[in-house]
Amino acid sequence: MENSSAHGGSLINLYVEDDLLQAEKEKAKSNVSWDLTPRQMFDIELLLNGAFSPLTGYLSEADYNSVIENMRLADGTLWPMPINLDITAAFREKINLSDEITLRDPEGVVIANLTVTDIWTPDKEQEAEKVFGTTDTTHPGVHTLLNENNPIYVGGRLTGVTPPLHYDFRQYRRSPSELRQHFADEDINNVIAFQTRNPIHKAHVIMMKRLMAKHQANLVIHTAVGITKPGDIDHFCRVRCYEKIINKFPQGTAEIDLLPLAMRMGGPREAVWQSIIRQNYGFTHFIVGRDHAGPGRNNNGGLFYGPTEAQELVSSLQDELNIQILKAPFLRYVKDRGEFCEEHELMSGEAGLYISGADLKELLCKGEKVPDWFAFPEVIEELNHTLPPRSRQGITLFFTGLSGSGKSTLANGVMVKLRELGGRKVSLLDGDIVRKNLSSELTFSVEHRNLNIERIGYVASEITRNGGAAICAPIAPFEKTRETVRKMIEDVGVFVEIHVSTPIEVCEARDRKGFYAMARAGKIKDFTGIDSPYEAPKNPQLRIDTSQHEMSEAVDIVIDMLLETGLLAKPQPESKIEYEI
Ligand code: PPS
Repeated sequence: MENSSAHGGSLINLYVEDDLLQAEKEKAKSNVSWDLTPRQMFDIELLLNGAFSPLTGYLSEADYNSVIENMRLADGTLWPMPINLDITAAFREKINLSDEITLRDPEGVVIANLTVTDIWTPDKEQEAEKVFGTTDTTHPGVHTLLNENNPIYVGGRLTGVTPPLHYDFRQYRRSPSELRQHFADEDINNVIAFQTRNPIHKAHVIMMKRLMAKHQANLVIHTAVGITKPGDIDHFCRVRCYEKIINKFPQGTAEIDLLPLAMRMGGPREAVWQSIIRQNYGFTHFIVGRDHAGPGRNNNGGLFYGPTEAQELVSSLQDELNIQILKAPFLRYVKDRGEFCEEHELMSGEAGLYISGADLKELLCKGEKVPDWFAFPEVIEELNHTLPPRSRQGITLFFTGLSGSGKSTLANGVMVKLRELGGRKVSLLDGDIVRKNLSSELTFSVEHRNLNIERIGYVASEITRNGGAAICAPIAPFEKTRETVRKMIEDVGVFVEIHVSTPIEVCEARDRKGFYAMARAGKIKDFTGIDSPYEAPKNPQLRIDTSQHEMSEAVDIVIDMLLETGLLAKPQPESKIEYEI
């Protein structure tokens, strides 16, 4: 393998030849269509361009069974990850074996035609157990499989029509054949792929340089930009960080390229899969790290896989791979020596420093200084810009409570106070305002209430994504819908739930709008607290009973909580600078 110039082995290309393209487009006009989900878009891109060679489409049932059982296709070829088109029961009714169906992107563009060879309902729990070694849904791959993917699988051969379109970082989005061609054109014989879903820091660069020198190889930061681990820094920021460190390598020896991979966080199996993918891209070497493609901690706080399990599994399959596996050494910083050392280079009693991705995120969130030994200043600057401290992140304050509980008055008070303090732009999504402007056609049925709250959640998530403060004050009586909103918001910023817990007797006695009286008289139906339930939040960040506090006091309680948790910046002491006149 050393000095190998054999870039990758045979490569599948599923795109139709130019002279047959029009015919494929014509067929799409009469085929039944399936709209690919964002996740499916990543898989199909890598199927069509050959990154998933030797696959020629979605796995047949026989291949699927063999893959989950033995990490091999039915003919014995090494392939560790099931790749299937998952569809709904409703769509299943529309298709038969041997049909051709058209797969479209979310805008309706024809991506490929699929000749269906297999349709079946997989045992997903079994798949989770065999592929990920667990059915614990805190594992992101298991969560996706069991809670998000559709219940029925389709297998079949693909004919590619239009490559999925990307507008971002197009200069870095080379296909396997383009990257192979580039290596050949530039006489790059040895080239290492570095898989990452995180920003790159000083220890990574040192580790990569050591491996480049040892194997006389160039390097490509081949970063996963499809779906990575929930909570990861987005690829826009990450790629800007990579651009800032690429000049740390000798000129012409290192490049950036993007891999639109929907990761499964499948640890050892995923490491094997990623090795095959990098082989297909023409790399000669692939770095497998500690806890490679690790899914984080399980619901007992333990690890799903041992830290070196991925390295061991891939190495054990080295003979079947046309790419050399390099185990990444784990480097720590030794303060007294002012240098990074591998674990075995540490002298007895010497402590090695290391900052994990999660610890780094916490430092940034708290607005604390990232140590110079750890990261390059240009990277810290970029991270500070994209991940501001909590006091400058987008936030949703979600007030929930009965009609008449005082949530609108409290929300208004908090809005004004936030404006007084400055920092974020504030928007109020009060129950009545939303009903008038966004949800005027909705009733108070369970279904319509949920729709109303999801709309509020959507608008709040957009405000939060863009760094603003969204203050919501609907009744939001159902726990499940509030959880849906929480998830939407936590993907993009901070969610704070505040239960305005004023007892119903007080709300009814206040009856400012006269609705309670009307509900008691049966003139209004489905009134919350009377003939429609209110499920009180179990663990809100704050509970306030407005019958126990003056309203100004209640506003202060909310503001104090935001200050104490770092969600609001504490006012700076007055400047001591003396100005000359
Ligand atoms: S929900 O359940 O969250 O969709 O309700 P929401 O949109 O916040 O309700 C807004 C106001 O509608 C008035 N109203 C009712 N509330 C509850 N049940 C019924 N059937 C109903 N009919 C009208 C009520 O006054 C709500 O305003 P607030 O500010 O909460 O008093």
